[in-house]
Amino acid sequence: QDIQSFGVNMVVASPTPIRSEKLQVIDLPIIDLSLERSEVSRLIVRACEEYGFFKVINHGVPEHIIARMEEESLNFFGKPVAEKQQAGPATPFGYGCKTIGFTGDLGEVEYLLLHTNPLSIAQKSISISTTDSAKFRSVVSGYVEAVRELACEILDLMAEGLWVHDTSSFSRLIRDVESDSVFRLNHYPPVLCSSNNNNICCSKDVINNSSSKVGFGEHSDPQILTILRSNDVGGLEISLDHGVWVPVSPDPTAFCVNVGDLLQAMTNGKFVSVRHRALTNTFKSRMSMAYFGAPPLHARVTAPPELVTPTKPSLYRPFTWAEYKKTAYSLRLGDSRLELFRNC
Ligand code: GA4
Repeated sequence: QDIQSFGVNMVVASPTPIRSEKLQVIDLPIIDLSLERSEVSRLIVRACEEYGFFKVINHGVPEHIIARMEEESLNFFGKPVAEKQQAGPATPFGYGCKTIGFTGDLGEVEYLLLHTNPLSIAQKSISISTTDSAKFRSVVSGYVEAVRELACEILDLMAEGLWVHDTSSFSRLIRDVESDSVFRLNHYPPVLCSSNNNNICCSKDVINNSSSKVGFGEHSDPQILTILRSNDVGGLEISLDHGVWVPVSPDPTAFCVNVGDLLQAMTNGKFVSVRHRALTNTFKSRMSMAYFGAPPLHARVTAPPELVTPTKPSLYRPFTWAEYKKTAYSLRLGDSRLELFRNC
């Protein structure tokens, strides 16, 4: 895809995020990973600087690995509530319904949050699938391994595009056996909004002439990189200019990739960790699965020397992922945490 085709194809400013009429649609950059390597890395860097989000096609994750994971996900969310609750509560790992984090955030979503450590997947699988936990474990492990590979490849391309000498410096963190990466399955059930409700918490979607509720509220991802895949039901929105929500079209043939807070810090602010949210659809279930690539808890988060210069001094103080994660869980979902780690 040509760089020229990047960009917002229709923009009408609407300053209020909730109840705003959505008249904008965005064409996120679609990057074909089978193109020439230096061109791909250049496109990725540009997308991360401008949007913090992009889609990848020809990504190399085998279709059967994705299909099997989707099937397990559908199967899990289709179970009776009591069975799903066997895998909960999400503290933070396990099955959760409507409650997000520990500080009172709520959303119209049910989810399964898993640590990607093989032992943890194996243990959780037993409470998730009482009938065939071995299958669940092997499907999740296969999917997580494949998307981790994709995330590592993208991180190497980013380092190359940024002319960072040690091109594995980003990917090494999520390849580490002690990586604190997590995997999340989300199900946003269809929600019908009453006109009364509409005024309080719904977002009017004029394109589909329907109303939606917030499934997962506004936030940025705390980790390094997120690899998201969804079914063909829209709902993801990104906030490019403050307060303007732009829907991202669903595309089951692609993965949606976004920069997390740590990558913003590790690129000394060159890449942006953009706030996003997920809305429910009035008629259809939205299903998504997200891999959040994170370093080991003790890893120190700093920018490589090439990205820190006298004219661009270090924006953030060095910190560990453990420190950052603790801060994230002590705040509300929508709070800006990276700001707290800025150098004075
Ligand atoms: C947002 C990104 C991931 O979904 C997640 C979320 C986590 C959770 O749901 O437990 C958090 C949220 C996410 C950011 C702030 C904290 C932590 C809920 C919350 C209020 C799994 C993650 O790592 O951070």
